[in-house]
Amino acid sequence: MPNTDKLVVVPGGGGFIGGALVSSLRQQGYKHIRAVDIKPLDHWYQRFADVENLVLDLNEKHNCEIAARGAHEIYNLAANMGGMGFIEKNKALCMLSVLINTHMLQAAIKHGVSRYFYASSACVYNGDRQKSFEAPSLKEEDAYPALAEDGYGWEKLFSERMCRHFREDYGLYTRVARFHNVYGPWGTWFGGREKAPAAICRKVIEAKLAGKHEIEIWGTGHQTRSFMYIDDCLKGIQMIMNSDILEPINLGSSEAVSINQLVDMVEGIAGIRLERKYDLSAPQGVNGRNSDNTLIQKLLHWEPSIPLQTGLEKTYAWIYDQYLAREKGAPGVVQEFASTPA
Ligand code: GKE
Repeated sequence: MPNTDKLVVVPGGGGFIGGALVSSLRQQGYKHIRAVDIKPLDHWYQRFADVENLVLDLNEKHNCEIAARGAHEIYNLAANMGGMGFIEKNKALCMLSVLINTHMLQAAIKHGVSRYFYASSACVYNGDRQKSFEAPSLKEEDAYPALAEDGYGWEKLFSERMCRHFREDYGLYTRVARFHNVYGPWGTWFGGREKAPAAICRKVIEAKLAGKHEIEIWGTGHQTRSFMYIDDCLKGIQMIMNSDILEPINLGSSEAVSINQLVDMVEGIAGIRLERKYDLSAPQGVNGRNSDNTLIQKLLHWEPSIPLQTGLEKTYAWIYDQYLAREKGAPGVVQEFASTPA
């Protein structure tokens, strides 16, 4: 049974996954939650009045110490990140997230934190193993020999290893999951950081509402990915945190689709068919990627299983509402009208 009386800290609590985790912890009865984010409060994706909400720049060591003080558990979800359109053009910024994890780990040691979770990414995997469009399934061992995604992926790989060495050298209880493309309501859906599921939903909605039956797709549409619905992600985070799994482990869906199939599904939900324009100069990342879930199945007897169709229906409906609200003059950033005070 989790100890719901002790303080849980969520760096990145103003973002998509962090905000969803805070929401879930509240629902589970956690009484002391501290959410920390660099964004001003009115830009947080979800925000709750009964949570201690701190606006701090966690690149700075002293702020990490403020964040970690008194914490029993830390779920570190703070990073500069986004979809391919963002990480390909912001490599230095993505690599600077190393400051956040470094300082959070040091602060965790200083304040005697009991458990530390680090959110890594499928971007750590060797690029040579992702050249096929046939959705190659990536096993945990495929991260080495290392040829991670340039910038964001290398930072994640380095930070994974730092978690390992803080565990080995300083005895800090660390757990690491490699997320595979997480999506769902409250996720970024415009502005440049959005990933494919939200971007395609938005573009289909735009086309439908404008009566312009065209959609622009980055690449050939043959790229393959698996997409994990946020509820599976949240469940997996806590299962991994409370497990004996010492090495980084995949946390992703194994239901791979091509981007064209993703567009088919969203068009089906919207009840529309669009003419596809392929932008071959747009950021594309790897050709194919899927999560090999052999290890998580073996160790946790569980894997993310929410069907893409189910998750997309919910995500589409949420983005549709957000889109209409924005059209009606709601503030120009999603977070301002997405806040849900308790
Ligand atoms: N973002 C976006 N927007 N992607 C599009 C679009 C669009 O309008 N149209 C087609 N795509 C294609 C991209 O070119 C890419 O090939 C694929 O969809 C997936 O793009 P993505 O969702 O932005 O991100 P990736 O899966 O390539 O990479 C992400 O991987 C995650 C881990 O699995 C990273 O950006 C990280 O967010 C994360 O580590």
